[in-house]
Amino acid sequence: MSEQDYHIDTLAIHAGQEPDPATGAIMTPIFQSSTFVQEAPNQHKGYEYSRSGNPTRAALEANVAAIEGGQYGLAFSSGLAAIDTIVRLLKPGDHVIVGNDVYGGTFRLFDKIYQRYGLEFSWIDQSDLEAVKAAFKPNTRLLWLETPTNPLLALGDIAALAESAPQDVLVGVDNTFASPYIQQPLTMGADIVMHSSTKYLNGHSDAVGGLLAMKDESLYTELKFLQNAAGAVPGPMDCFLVMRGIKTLGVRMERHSENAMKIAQMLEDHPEIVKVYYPGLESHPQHELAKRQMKLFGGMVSIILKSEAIAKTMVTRTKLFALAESLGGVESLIEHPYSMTHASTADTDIAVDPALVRLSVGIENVDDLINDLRQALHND
Ligand code: P1T
Repeated sequence: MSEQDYHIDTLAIHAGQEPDPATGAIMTPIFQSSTFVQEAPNQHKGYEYSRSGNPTRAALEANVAAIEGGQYGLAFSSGLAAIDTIVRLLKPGDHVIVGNDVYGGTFRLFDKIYQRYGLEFSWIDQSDLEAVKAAFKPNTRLLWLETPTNPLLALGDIAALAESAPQDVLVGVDNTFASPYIQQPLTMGADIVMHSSTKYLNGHSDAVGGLLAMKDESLYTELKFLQNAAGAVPGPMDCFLVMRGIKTLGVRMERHSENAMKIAQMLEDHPEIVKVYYPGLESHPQHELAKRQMKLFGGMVSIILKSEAIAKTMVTRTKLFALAESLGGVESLIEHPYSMTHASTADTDIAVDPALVRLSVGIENVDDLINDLRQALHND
């Protein structure tokens, strides 16, 4: 049986990882070494210097390629470093189409940094296929999608959007919110998949990292050159932690999704809640697409409360849901995007609603989580 035939839960545990030939250690060793001894100049065992390559990182890179249904993987020191490396493929004068609901840090990178270097960005509602089609220009080189989006959980139809892109436009998908257990954009026509591995892939909130996966060898060669030349690489310990986290991705995503669905249903019926965003709810405008494109609906739920003040009070009242940025760990988190993760979008066309609260539903007992949210919403 070749690796190609294994299911994602099996690949998550085994791909890229062989018992250590020297010791038999079943876990990939943490090669905490910056450099590698050479027998003669350029005569070595495949590794020279840990910015260009490290065996622990190589195992993670092979693993992410396999679980995303790609051929090649690359690891970075953060999710933003991974996106930054993709943007370095472009040159001044190039045009990028980006969804109009994205992580605030992605917006900041594009709007506050790369615009200064002569790149042009159009912020388009990616759930509107015709609007995206109309936004392509002769100089468009990248279509950047996030699906589901952060924080409003809107979907882009990956296959239809990838199909609509002209030949010379790279289609990149930030798959952080779904994870490859739920959807594999490379199998739907995307050219590059990106992760903030800080989130579901790591799953335990103990490392910051980014990952890319792709099928095309020349694209990989260009990105690998940039990875080494710009140098935003992760350390071996962090690679080990992400790899260990990925092993349980499937069971965690099942539980995150099950818990999030029950919480979304409870919130939808709650008198203090104005609106619930969750792709698993029938009220989600793209529920049919979600059923088609996603294996599960994921662990992220966003809600609109009656005012900014009520939203800010709620996030300080929960006891199990910790008030913190980030998401995708086993523990539940709650946050106020307007003043926290998406503060960089304030006063722009893509600013988020001040009454919005975002939940990263963990894998604790769901009744405990529901009781925690109920007491935080209690109107006394
Ligand atoms: O934080 P970092 O590993 O650099 O990843 C950035 C990033 C990229 N894409 C998406 C969809 C993300 O959610 C993030 C990081 N997001 C948070 C920290 C957050 O709380 O939303």
